[in-house]
Amino acid sequence: MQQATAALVEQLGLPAPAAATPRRNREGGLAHLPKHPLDPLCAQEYEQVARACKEHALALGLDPATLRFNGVNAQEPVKYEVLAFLRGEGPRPRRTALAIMELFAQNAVVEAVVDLEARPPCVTAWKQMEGVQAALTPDDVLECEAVLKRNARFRAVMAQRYGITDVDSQLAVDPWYSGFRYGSPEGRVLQCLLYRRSSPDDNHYAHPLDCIVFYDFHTDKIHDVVFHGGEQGRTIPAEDSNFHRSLVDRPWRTSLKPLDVVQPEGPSWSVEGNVVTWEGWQFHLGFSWREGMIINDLKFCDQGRMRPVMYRGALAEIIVPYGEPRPPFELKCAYDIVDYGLGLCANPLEVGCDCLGLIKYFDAVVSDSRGRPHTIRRAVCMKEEDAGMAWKHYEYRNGHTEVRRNRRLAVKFIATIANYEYAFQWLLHLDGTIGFEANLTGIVSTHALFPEEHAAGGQPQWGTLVAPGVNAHIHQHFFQVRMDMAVDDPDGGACLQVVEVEAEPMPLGPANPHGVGFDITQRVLARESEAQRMCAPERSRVWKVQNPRVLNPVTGKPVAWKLMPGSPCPPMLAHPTSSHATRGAFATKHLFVTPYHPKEFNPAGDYPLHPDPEQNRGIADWVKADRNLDGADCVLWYTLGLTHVVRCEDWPVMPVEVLSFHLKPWDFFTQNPTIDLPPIPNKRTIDFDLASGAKGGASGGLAASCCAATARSCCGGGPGACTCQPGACACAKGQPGRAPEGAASCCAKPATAEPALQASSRL
Ligand SMILES: [Cu+2]
Repeated sequence: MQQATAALVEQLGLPAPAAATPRRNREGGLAHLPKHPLDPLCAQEYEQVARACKEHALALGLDPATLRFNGVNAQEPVKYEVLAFLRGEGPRPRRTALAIMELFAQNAVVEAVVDLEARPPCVTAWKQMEGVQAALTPDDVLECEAVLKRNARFRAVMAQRYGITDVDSQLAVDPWYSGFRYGSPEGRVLQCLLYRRSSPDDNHYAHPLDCIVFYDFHTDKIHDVVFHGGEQGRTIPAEDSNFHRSLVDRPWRTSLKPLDVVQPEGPSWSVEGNVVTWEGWQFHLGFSWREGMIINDLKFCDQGRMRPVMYRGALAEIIVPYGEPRPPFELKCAYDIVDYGLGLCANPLEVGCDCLGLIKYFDAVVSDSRGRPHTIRRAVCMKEEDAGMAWKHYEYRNGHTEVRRNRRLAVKFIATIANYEYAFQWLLHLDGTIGFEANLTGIVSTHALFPEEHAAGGQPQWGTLVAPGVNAHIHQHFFQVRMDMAVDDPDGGACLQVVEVEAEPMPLGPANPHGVGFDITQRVLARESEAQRMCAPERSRVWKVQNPRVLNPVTGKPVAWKLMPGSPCPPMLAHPTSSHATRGAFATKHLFVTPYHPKEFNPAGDYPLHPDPEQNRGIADWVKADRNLDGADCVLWYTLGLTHVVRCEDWPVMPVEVLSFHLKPWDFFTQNPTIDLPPIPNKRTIDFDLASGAKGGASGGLAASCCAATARSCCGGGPGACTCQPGACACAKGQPGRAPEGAASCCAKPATAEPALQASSRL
């Protein structure tokens, strides 16, 4: 196995594993290093990285105070080295970090590698690049708004055109990257979208200004100010549209009863460090400033044998191109991962709100722009959820039923990207299904109308009128997920095939004389040029990742996992020659397949804000090599998406829109892996009608409401307040009643019993 690993490393032109730390994976030997080689950096390591980078900058004659840390991560070791170490067959990969920094005084970007095992930790590589721009960070966004509001020219424009004199309280600034309009030599130019705010908690997107300011906050230079609304644009849409609890102008509804998720015996998962085990599944939870949550080394224990499924799965890139073609909106296109760093924008989750039930939370530690560690409390949540019926058969001849409930482990994080919220979750099911969901919510991006739209009665041409004078532009969302499949290979899927499977009707003929026949076609996607595919639901198209080295004993065919598109995914509608489609080429196909390469993680390139022709520009460039995929270490890049034509119901805050796809085992197991689920009915499920006496009870009426629907007040009323016995009941007011049949268990409970009507996820 070690020989195979060495050969693959050599094939990829990587440094030999011997360069790694020559220490074995044994207990007690590496106390200062994390338990798992893929663990994210801890707070102490972030401090070490910042210190090493600042010392190195000083040694180079640079002012350390001018360094801005845009993204700091543990440098991910080569897959084969990680797996060899985890098997106990190789040395621990050396612990290093990659810091991407902005030298804003030089308008340059630096990539620094810090050796965290050196004493003291030190920079071992320092690469300065001109002509690219690093990601924005949340600190950049806040600083840009603050600095722009101090700019005298900007304040004068706001006062003269709009009458806004108190920019601090009356104005909100959303900085977006400005795309191709300004080249990197001109600096870090952001397009600042502007909104008036009626009060501190006001939804300012209801009051868009007809103005975009192109601005470099490092130099405090305004490159351009563009007004698009004509004379009418001076009048800002005035109608408030709010969702903040202090500003909603409708009374709260009072009809909803509590719905609790309880697990009285605790969860079924176990967690050790960042390794999670649950009902056969096992994975390592990672986190990066760029991607957010990462699922590493996902395996399934099949009757005692741990079988690899996916080495690494994470959201890789998002692009949101807008459809308004008129300037200045031809630049409106958000790269929601690289624009701000999806991990950096992760929310601290609210207990009792973002996830319900018994939750395991994971904190995330990231670096702020000064290199200081910042902990995002409860950045990732994990919980068990009922997942509906697992399987069932009702034997109609004798009325016997066999039915089991499915369950899933949901691992989720939520990020706020300016106006939008995205929740992403991996869903591991008992039956082997892996789900991925993107949930879209937040506030749609709005703009003031153009003069011709005012003239046309206030109707926007490329969007939806969500309030008088407020246009929510038509746009698309594309989410690309990178999945490095393993499929029963302890070497991480070193020899796989991706097969496109379709169903097609048979032609009429001797083999199909009645015209009812249809068949399945399978085609190996043998090279990268063949593996750039679109969904085709009319052909039931799916993609199967199979391991030809492991055959299913029942079928005699390779074990496999199939990728099943879920939500209908549109093609990108921007013209192929447009900047949206060229910079976002990764989203112009629903599926790419590439062979594993340890430096290929960013499908839009490492620096898509201002890509340099010499830099890594992403998957569109990688696949030009047309590498072999037949028997290769295949990586799937799947894009799910949505064309968002805004509805009134999306305003003022958007109901969650769900996009999803699934990975399912295909001849991976020898039978349904949930056949061992025990036939135990859920004890807290209640037949409401039976319990309330609407059917089957002896008397109903007074007794029913006493013993079931208001069981707490009846049974929990204290000694002597009421008496409830199966079959006979007297309520607190002394009115006798007779408990119906279904109320017996309620009435037999002790006085401190839980409410009878309670939902439960427990099987
Ligand atoms: Cu949208």
